[in-house]
Amino acid sequence: MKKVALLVSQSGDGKTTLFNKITNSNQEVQAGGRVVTREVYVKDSKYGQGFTLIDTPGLKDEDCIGTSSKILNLIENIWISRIMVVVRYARFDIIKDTCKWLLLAFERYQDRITIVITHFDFSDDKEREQRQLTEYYHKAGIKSIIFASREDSGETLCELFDSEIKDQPQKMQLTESELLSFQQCDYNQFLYFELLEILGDIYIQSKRLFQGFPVIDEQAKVLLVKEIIKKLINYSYVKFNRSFGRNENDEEQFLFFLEFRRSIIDIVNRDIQILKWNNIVKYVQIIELKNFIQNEMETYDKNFEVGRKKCLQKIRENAKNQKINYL
Ligand SMILES: Nc1nc2c(ncn2[C@@H]2O[C@H](COP(=O)(O)OP(=O)(O)OP(=O)(O)O)[C@@H](O)[C@H]2O)c(=O)[nH]1
Ligand SMILES: [Mg+2]
Repeated sequence: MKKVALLVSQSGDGKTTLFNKITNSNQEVQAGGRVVTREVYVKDSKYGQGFTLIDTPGLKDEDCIGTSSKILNLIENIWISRIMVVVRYARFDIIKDTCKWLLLAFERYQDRITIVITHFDFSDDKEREQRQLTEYYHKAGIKSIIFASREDSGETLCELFDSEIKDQPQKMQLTESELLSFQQCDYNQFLYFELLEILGDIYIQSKRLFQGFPVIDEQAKVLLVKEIIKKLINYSYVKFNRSFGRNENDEEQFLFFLEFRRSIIDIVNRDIQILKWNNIVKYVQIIELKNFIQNEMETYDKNFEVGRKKCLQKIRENAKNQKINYL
């Protein structure tokens, strides 16, 4: 069976440029401004051992329901060997942030992910940065990474891709939560800033609550941390509800809750990590505490069920209208 590689990334990172070189095509590419590729294109590679390549529209654009629909339609119709997460070369901390959400969404398929760093011609110290990035992704559990530059020919890229795409294609499945993890809410700048403001306040509150731990025995310490987490999450939810509770658009309210939820879990996890660095809690307790955070957050999920259902329904409806073009 022919191997199949899927190119995914946010807009403008260089998917179509790779697609054009590898399949010897002439699809439109453009620097900046707007999402260029609007549909899914499928074509066989031109050189080397051979595989099928799929070019997709930039995932992070203003149409967030569309993003999930495109992914859903694709994985329901095409079996995939490898997910090539394309990331444009930039400063290290920016690179890390750029693909974090994508890697989270595909976490279960981690062993089928290859990171493709494009625009690598902009690196001034290729050897060192190649080593640094490879090490970073290895630690994150991703063993496969490719570096691509403007001057790379189709032959070179086919060879690089061939050596990473070894798996037989398989049908992928995404759970509802994974599908929703492609959702974003920053298209509504006004509400997004309001959310950032709330998160800033919660961040300060969390620093205050986790400060100055009394010397007590192990068991009591964990109980105290749990108490603080409970209090903090409750405080956060009250804040969120005050600003977003009256929003009558269920879907929008749910999307903001999703973003809020992700951020709160991030903030609290980081605090727990600091407690571990300061030897206040032990490594084994971290897992227990992380589960506790998840469970605490879940108690608020039920308030957004309507929005969640509406979003999923829209994604499923939309997926039926997505087009796949075989070139
Ligand atoms: N210097 C350099 N430029 C690149 C490289 N790859 C892509 N580009 C440029 O980056 C711009 C965007 O590339 P595209 O291939 O259109 O990006 P895309 O990911 O397909 O974008 P969407 O279709 O909007 O999702 C174009 O101007 C390309 O010429 C690279 O490795 N090096
Ligand atoms: Mg494109």
